[in-house]
Amino acid sequence: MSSTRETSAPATNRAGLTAKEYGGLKSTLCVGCGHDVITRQITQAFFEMGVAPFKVAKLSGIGCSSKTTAYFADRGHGFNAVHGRMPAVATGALLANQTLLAIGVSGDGDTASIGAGQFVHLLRRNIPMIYIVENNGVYGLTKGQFSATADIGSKLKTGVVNDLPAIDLCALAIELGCGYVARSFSGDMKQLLALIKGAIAHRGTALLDVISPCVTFNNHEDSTKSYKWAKDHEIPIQEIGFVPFFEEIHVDYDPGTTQDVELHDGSHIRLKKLREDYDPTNKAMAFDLLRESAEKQEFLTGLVYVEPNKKDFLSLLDMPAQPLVAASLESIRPSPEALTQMMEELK
Ligand SMILES: Cc1ncc(C[n+]2csc(CCOP(=O)(O)OP(=O)(O)O)c2C)c(N)n1
Ligand code: SF4
Ligand SMILES: [Mg+2]
Repeated sequence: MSSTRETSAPATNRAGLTAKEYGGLKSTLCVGCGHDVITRQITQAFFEMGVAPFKVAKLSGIGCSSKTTAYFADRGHGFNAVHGRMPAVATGALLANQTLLAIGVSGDGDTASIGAGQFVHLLRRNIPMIYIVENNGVYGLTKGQFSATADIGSKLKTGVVNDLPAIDLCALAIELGCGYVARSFSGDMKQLLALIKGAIAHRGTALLDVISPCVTFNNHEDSTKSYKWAKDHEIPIQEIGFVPFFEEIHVDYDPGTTQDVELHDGSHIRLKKLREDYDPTNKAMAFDLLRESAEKQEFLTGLVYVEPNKKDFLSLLDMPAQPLVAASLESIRPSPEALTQMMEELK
């Protein structure tokens, strides 16, 4: 017997794909973990931007957060590097094939503790990739020790107090020349989605420091990385709108209250100012804002700094249009005669 009920086909994007086709494995993280909320926004952003999933390079290190790359775009290429070593792998992957859209998902431990040495060079080189730090202030995977982003005075469930100052990943990124720096909260889904879409449109490193509570080890009353603390203290600096390059929407806006920034691919990020006179294209203002917010223990979120036309590492190197991975061996390997001549010259 045939059913009379009609089922409508799921919506498709400009690549002809459904949102489901941007999914990945089922998450094995704790129920309620902030990281899974971020996964949903990454998946949605890739769908809405019509990214080709098989062109995505998903990179991570080690940690609960670093498992995230398995949970979206399963037709993409994935690589879990050694703890803290994702930047070197990402740099190599992009040098071999600059046509990939690279996204790194890491943790505060993976990035700011063991991986700090690699992270600073990724920023300094302006490697063209989205870099999301799922920041919970602890090493979730190894049972909740403080990481280098834990706020001074924050307490573990056991009562241990953190006496060390936190590394501010946004301030570090701006200092090292990063051209797209944002802070967000996994509970602020609308803002996070717009920021990830902006990061896809940017060319260069796009750093998103996203507070992502660990419900198992760092979600208690004395934690400054809990859902409650973040919800109670979040102060967005802008309301963020995003107009992708493939949607020609002419919306009137008031330049006095709204700032429009054109990104590398022609998309626009529209920032309705909630903090009077804040200009995220002004580096000095960005530093002042972060310093002030740290002093006042405010949790400011939004696009902290943007410099859309900065040259990325691959453009600086003047890489050939054809990716190295597609070049013939003959074109990249010196002939035996050339090698012999080189050896002769070294004698
Ligand atoms: C070389 C090395 N040192 C230490 C570890 C143990 N270890 C695994 S994950 C991790 C920290 C993960 O913390 P974070 O990056 O913040 O991720 P989270 O689990 O909090 O999402 C540590 C110390 C390891 N796997 N490898
Ligand atoms: S231990 Fe914490 S960070 Fe890890 S999955 Fe559970 S809630 Fe998430
Ligand atoms: Mg962590």
